[in-house]
Amino acid sequence: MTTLRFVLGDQLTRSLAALNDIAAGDIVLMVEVADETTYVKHHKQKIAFILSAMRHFADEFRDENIHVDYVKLDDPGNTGSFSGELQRALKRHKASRVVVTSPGEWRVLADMTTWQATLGIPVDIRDDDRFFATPQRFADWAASRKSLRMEFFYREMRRESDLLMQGDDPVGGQWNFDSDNRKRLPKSLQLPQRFGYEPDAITQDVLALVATRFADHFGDLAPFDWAVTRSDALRALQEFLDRALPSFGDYQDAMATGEPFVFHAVISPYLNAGLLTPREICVAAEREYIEKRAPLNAVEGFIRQILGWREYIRGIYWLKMPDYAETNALNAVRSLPWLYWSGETKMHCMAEAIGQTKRTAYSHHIQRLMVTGNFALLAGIVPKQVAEWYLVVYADAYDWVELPNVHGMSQFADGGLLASKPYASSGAYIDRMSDFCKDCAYDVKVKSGPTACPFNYLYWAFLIRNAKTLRGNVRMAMPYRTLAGWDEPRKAAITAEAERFLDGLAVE
Ligand code: FAD
Ligand code: DLZ
Ligand code: SF4
Repeated sequence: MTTLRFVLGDQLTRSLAALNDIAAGDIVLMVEVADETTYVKHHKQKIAFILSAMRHFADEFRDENIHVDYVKLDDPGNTGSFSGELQRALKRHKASRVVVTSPGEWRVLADMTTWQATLGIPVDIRDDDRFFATPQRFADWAASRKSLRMEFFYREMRRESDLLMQGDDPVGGQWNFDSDNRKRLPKSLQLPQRFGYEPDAITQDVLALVATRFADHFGDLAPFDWAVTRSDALRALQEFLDRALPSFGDYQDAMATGEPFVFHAVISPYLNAGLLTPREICVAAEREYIEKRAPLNAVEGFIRQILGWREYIRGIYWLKMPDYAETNALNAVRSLPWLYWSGETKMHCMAEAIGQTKRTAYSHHIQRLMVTGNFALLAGIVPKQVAEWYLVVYADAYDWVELPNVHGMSQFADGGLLASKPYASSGAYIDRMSDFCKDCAYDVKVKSGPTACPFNYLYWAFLIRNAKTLRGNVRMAMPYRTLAGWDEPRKAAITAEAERFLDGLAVE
């Protein structure tokens, strides 16, 4: 009566639901499969990170004398799919039962729920309890509300988790210190240095595999310096707490040339793959406040990202899938320009954000939202294509977290379910929060004409194009009041200028 404990590549957590009652004689199954490495053409570093982290995780079971059956991508007979590899493993081990943890993605859950019938043995699919809220908890909250704003969900999560609470009240008398968190980087400020993690022999093997097998995927493979074990991911977290957290709040929205990380944690790949858990990160951050090593605006701002945004995003995903992936409320029809893949453009902000992404498989939130996301929104690019780009290019990207961020937060494709207004802005925002504009071929102060910053005319053309849908939004009242003063020829001229610019961009 052998039980197979099937662990997926983003379930690398020893306390995982599928493992918590592991018994002598059980076998842990882990499989590298082509379906997962190529369902989109992931950034090379993302594949290397997952495969190396999986191989290291398997070794940790061996150290515990737990039998682990690990199938490598190049193993003879590898069928390339989760279900195919499970079927082969069942035969190999004459297993009578499978225990697995519910997957992060709708696509995989749809497949997993067929396994019991197709394999003809019991398949125990357990809730993934690594989050603060279950999908059902979120659905219950959503059912009781007219508007699904993150802030209100976050307050419930604060109360339930008791993080940064003083009895029933938030520590410091405020739930949210966001208004303190919008500073530009002063020139003289020293940014924290990050450790890299030298690839060991296991990682070297994976890097060689990725270099040959995924040569045509996006992004640079070297230098590869991600942590691939829990102990190194914990070091990365500690490094963030010591060196960056105190300034995280102040400079959360700041961007700088040549500085992809600023004061961000750079832990999302570890968190999403399970090397770190959200609760331990939030508790560690709270301790920095309690022990007076980091100010409240920084710690609250950071905890809100994980306890608030991350949980909320996951809740929306499971509440609204599969229809959410089809949303396109602004009827965006343009194809993704080639510059998203090449990084070749005279727009310095875009070249910088995409260049960093190619080199590191990372960019921080404001670059994703207010540079690459903002441009796609203003340009009217099909949300599905935008979502695919984000899923490909970041080491932390999984459908459950990428999709609501793209369709909901960034592209307003869900019509305002997630965001109360589109995150659309002219070049002025980028100029305020970065040093990009001073070295750009375009002039951020110029509104139209060949030297004008494209974000400026694209912004007004976006408002004109979407006036019917957005004019009634109270949070958009100001720009629409400005537009009301424009005559038709002026509107037509801006629209034509934006279209000329966009038509001139090469597409795939
Ligand atoms: P920090 O800024 O240091 O924040 C700490 C942690 O908070 C992050 O590690 C992350 O786990 C969590 N977090 C912060 N914001 C969000 C958010 N909006 N949604 C979910 N978690 C959040 N995050 C992903 O993990 N995977 C994605 O595929 C992804 N795609 C995105 C696409 C777009 C268009 C946008 C606007 C955001 C996306 N995000 C995604 C959210 C966010 O940009 C990243 O989590 C963050 O940049 C990761 O870097 P960090 O670890 O340095 O984060
Ligand atoms: C992202 C990824 C990649 C690139 N490769 C694998 C793999 O070979 N085997 C595996 O178990 N998981 C992989 N993953 C993570 C899965 O895509 C992820 O577990 C599912 O999408 C569910 O969230
Ligand atoms: Fe970007 Fe415009 Fe600034 Fe150039 S001028 S960096 S295009 S915002």
